[in-house]
Amino acid sequence: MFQEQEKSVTIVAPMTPAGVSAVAALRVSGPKSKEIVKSLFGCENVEPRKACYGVLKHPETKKQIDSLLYIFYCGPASYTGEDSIEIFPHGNPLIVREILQAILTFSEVRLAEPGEFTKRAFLNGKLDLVQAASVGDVIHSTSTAALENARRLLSGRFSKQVKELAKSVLSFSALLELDVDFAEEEADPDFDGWENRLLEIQKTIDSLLTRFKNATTVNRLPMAVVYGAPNAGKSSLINALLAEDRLLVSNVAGTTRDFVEVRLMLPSGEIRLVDTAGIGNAPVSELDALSMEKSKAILAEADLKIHLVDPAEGKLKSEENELLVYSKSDILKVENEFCVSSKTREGLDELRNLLNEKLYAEKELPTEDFWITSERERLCLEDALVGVNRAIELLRNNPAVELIAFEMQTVRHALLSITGEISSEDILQSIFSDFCIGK
Ligand SMILES: Nc1nc2c(ncn2[C@@H]2O[C@H](COP(=O)(O)OP(=O)(O)OP(=O)(O)O)[C@@H](O)[C@H]2O)c(=O)[nH]1
Ligand SMILES: [Mg+2]
Repeated sequence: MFQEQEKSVTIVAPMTPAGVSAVAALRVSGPKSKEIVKSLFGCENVEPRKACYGVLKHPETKKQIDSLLYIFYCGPASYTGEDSIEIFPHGNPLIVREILQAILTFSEVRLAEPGEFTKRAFLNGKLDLVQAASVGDVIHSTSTAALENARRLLSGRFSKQVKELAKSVLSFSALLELDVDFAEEEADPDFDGWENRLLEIQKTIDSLLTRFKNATTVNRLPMAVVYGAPNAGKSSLINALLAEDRLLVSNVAGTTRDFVEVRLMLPSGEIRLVDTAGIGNAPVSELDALSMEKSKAILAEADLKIHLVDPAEGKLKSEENELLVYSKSDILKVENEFCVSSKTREGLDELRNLLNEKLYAEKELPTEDFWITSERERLCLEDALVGVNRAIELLRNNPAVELIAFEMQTVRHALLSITGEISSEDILQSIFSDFCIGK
């Protein structure tokens, strides 16, 4: 009932982050949408699913706020399944705020909560719960593999398997019911056939469970740490990779004191790239010693160490698990070694590719594969597995058909909870509250 009441409220939110951009976007969803669009743009009628140009005016003061494009959607043919509007003003946060304020003057309209549009899409049957949750992953994935996985979940790949499984549980339950109903007329039930079907269901759940990957491991950005002697050119190299003057560079040895972390976008995803204070042979001051300690501590956590060497130092032996790179190739080159120059950019593309290969190689997603990261989905699968195991045990030791049928009901219940055919407000709240506003 709570949900019915909620649906009578119209919600509004910006879809784009606060800040200056060419164009911003806002979204409205709910029963007031049509009235709002007519009032804001002063039109008698509005054609759905068509980009319209209009001048948006405050409904009360009639002050002109912006001239822009908007689209009206007539439910159920919309993202949320309700009447909705998308508004694309100039990307000035002041304009976005004025439009929000204008829309909030209508009665029964309020700001949307995080994920509320997608929650409505779920409640209106536009997406199942796995798909709805994956919308958040599509937005937040930091690697191409994680993004591809989220797309596959959104397209329903996992949901389909769960639904098929729930169907086969249902048909097995129907078989059991039949046996209960006709118990007196039947000869011995086909226990072997039943066990085979249960084992099949057990196997499928098991294989789905192997697809679980801990979300923190999946979302963790790989980290590369650049280290080397003072003045080797570490900070310059990171600036060159970022193509911006982000870090302080000078010819004074010991310029970098603290380690500094930046984000670098590579072809397969983002990485954390860390600049460290030069590690010399012997610290010359207490501060030096502290800086070097810090460098060593962050190095211990690196997924990849990049050892940057000034070619004037001569050729070094590469340590295990590190990438040996010679800097300042515009001055001097070390033969048969990986050389880069932050000045001429020589070797930088190769370095990016190498980093990508080393930090993202195993994380590519095979075409037919997908993984799940949702703890909730994993727990549901485990509940289902426990039920099937109990049913198998009953069948083997004490084949009371009613008891087996009861277990199968709990299995089906657990499976249907995954896709949200059975759900509670608490569960929805916990899923959608992690979303951004406007999604
Ligand atoms: N010619 C040339 N000079 C470079 C190159 N990279 C860095 N340098 C110079 O080398 C000096 C040291 O550069 P930094 O990037 O500050 O070196 P660093 O390794 O970060 O030094 P610390 O932070 O002191 O450990 C500066 O004078 C840079 O201009 C390069 O590719 N070519
Ligand atoms: Mg430095």
